[in-house]
Amino acid sequence: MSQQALLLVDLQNDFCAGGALAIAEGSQTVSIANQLIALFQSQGSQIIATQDWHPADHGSFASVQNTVPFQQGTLAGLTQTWWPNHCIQHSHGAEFHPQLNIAAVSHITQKGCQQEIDSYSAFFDNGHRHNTGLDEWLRQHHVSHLVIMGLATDYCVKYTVLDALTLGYHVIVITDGCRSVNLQPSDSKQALEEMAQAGARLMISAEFISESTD
Ligand code: VGL
Ligand code: ZN
Repeated sequence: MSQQALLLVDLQNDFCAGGALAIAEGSQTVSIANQLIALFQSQGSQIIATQDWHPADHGSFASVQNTVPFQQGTLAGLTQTWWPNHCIQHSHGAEFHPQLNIAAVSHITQKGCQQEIDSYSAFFDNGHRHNTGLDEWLRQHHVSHLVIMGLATDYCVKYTVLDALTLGYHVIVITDGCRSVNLQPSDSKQALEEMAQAGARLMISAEFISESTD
């Protein structure tokens, strides 16, 4: 049987108000996540969360590279944006948002754990050198359809969605459940267009919920 699962991307303190890499309105996605969680729970569907989970000396941190955040450089042979220290393993910033109904989550995928390379996608590091095991987990649970939302639209959501499509999943992106870093003001729009171009269906949560409860 083909199953649909909810994939919540990086709903962690550091990406929300007051966090080390706070995304504008990031916290506003949490109530949408909880509504979708309730729906998926009622349908007996799997709910998965990803967690950015960096060692304290992660190579994506500007501090580690003796440079300033939000500039670009090279890490592991790949173009890399330098970030403020964020989502350090076992820190408060790496914890899920306190309002998120994390008790309902059946599987957590941690990523960005290797010092020498960043990992935006829930499936692979940025060089596609190692996989996180999520694809295998989803296949074991017969999941073929993913409903994806979270932070940030222009990084971890985008690369998760593009990898999911390449791996053959059907993907719906819940647009009002996503917010962008927006280093450039158009990054959000561009990321959504890229995901749609690649085959993702874009929906707002109300539309998805009403379609699912018909
Ligand atoms: C993310 C930048 C650095 C994300 C993670 O979750 O989108 N962005 N690490
Ligand atoms: Zn990160």
